[in-house]
Amino acid sequence: MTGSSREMTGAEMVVQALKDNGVEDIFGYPGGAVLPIYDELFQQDEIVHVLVRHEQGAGHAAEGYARSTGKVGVVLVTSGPGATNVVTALQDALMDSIPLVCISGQVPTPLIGSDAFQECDTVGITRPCTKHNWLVRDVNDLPRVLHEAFRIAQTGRPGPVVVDIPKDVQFATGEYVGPSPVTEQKSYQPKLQGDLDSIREAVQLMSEARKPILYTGGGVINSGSEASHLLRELVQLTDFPITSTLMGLGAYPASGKNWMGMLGMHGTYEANMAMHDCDVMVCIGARFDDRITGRLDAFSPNSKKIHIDIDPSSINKNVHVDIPIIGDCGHVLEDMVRLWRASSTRVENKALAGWWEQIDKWRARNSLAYTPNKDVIMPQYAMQRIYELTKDRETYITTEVGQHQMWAAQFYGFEEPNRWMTSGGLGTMGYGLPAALGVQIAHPDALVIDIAGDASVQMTIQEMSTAVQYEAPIKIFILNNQYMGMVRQWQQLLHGNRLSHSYTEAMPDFVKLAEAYGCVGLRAEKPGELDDAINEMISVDKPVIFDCRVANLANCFPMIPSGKAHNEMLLPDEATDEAVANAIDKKGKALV
Ligand SMILES: Cc1cc2nc3c(=O)[nH]c(=O)nc-3n(C[C@H](O)[C@H](O)[C@H](O)COP(=O)(O)OP(=O)(O)OC[C@H]3O[C@@H](n4cnc5c(N)ncnc54)[C@H](O)[C@@H]3O)c2cc1C
Ligand SMILES: Cc1ncc(C[n+]2csc(CCOP(=O)(O)OP(=O)(O)O)c2C)c(N)n1
Repeated sequence: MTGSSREMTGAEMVVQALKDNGVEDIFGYPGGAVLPIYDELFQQDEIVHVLVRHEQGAGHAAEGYARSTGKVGVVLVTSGPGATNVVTALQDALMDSIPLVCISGQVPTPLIGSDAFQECDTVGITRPCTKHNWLVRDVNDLPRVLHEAFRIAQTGRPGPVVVDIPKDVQFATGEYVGPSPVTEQKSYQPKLQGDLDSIREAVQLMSEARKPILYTGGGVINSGSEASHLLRELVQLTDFPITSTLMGLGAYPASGKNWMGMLGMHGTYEANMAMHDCDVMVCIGARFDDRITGRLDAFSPNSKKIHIDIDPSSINKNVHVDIPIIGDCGHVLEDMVRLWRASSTRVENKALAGWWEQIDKWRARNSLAYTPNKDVIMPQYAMQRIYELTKDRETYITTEVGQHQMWAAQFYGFEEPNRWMTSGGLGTMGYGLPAALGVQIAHPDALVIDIAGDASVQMTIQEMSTAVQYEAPIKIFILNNQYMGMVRQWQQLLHGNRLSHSYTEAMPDFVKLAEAYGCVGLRAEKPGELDDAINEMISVDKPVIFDCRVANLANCFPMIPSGKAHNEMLLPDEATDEAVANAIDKKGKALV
């Protein structure tokens, strides 16, 4: 048992429980209902509190911190608006399986239900967007609940939890008990080890395949670096082609010879065609999201499917699978590798060679191609330059949401897990900047870049002030196309090119804005200026906002339009540019 068993106030217990659960940094914003906890924080030096500018920022910063370290991210907010402001980040973490503990203050217990000042039903509001939540009415329950909160957030399928603590409970005294190595909680015991017979069956099926594919996802990242090592070993042993979702990038290296690039709506032609045509699909820690499957009744029609997932509720949720294996990716991969080594059956060499030949033909289609321009910076080119100029450093990439996010996923080659932080499930504009802050707090010496869009970045731009206060030299690299590019692209391709409210007329001067925050502002407008400006951005030991002016109307391809099948992708040169040339806004003004 760690931590002493002694009499404490509820507020003291919170700080002690954070220490006992190994917390070093937390992200928060004070208010009346959490002042006793803030008072305790003031009187200690072990835990660093990062004061954000908006509670949503605290949530995303904690997400970035958690995803880049594998630890739990911790958030502290006040009651009412403090709690409601963090809801977007909680839902974001729930959808992307990110472990967060959010501690919120609540009005004193006698006032609950009286419409007291800054009262809201925090447990009611956050019930559907957390893995679990508690309202603690008795100080003697507090230590147990706090330790459970950490356990539930990080075990099994990770996710956010909320502990709501009324102010009188923070003042009350009770006995503090440290975390116990043996959990007494019987109802929640996630299964780590997969069923060995099912794994054996899966290995048998894999060895009989003629057109196999490994489809991996965020679960491999959640499982820890050992799972990535085992995945690499499995690829080497089987020589199977491998693709990944947006959330799993880096688990297998982008430079690896079996890598086909990301799959899904904006995935590569070869990855999607191979998913469509394969005969055995091994899904490892991914959840058959609709951005992956496209039209469900046309999804990989002729394959047998194996699904490894720690969450039983993920199995058969969207797609029926033939061999479900419930367990942690790392544990199951370990058994799989061992059984594969021991098995004498092997994929027929000729069949696998034929499958690779087919994949190489799809690959030759070069589905990420774009037309370079010597006068205008193409966003894809900017991403390629960012990659080339940062790949040899310890670099972490976060993103906002939109076209820039997809270009980052397509063109930045991730070699390691936990280097890529993006909002996949909820698709939260405003995620990337505070997430970068959280990553930088966890990795002070690393290069942390938020690949941003000009619209998204304005949702949480105030966190630049936090970055300055904590000397976190994050780099905000804006692919500035003056549009909500992803919305404009859909309007162009799917809504008759009527660009309804997707153009921002009054854009701030991002360079001056950077300077107003005490950061460095940089701008590049021509391809020839880009490398020098990126190098300057990297060398500056301060937060930077980089205004990279890119082609306004570039589209992100490939694209599987929603509701279409994998083999109905739009490829770069099949998309019509005519519509772009005719783009008009509502007032009839030409926007090209
Ligand atoms: C604009 C936009 C466009 C997008 N386009 C694409 C696209 O083209 N391609 C794409 O891939 N995504 C795309 N996405 C992201 C997409 O919406 C989903 O977030 C993503 O596909 C889900 O990834 P995943 O299946 O790896 O699931 P995750 O959300 O990462 O879920 C992981 C799964 O693994 C399980 N798991 C967790 N931990 C473990 C463990 N330790 N062991 C075993 N299992 C575990 C979980 O239960 C869950 O089922 C896009 C998002 C946006 C915002
Ligand atoms: C909070 C939120 N509101 C709305 C959306 C819908 N949405 C998705 S992408 C997008 C446009 C993003 O524009 P920008 O940040 O400039 O990026 P670009 O697509 O131009 O790269 C919008 C509005 C969203 N994802 N999140």
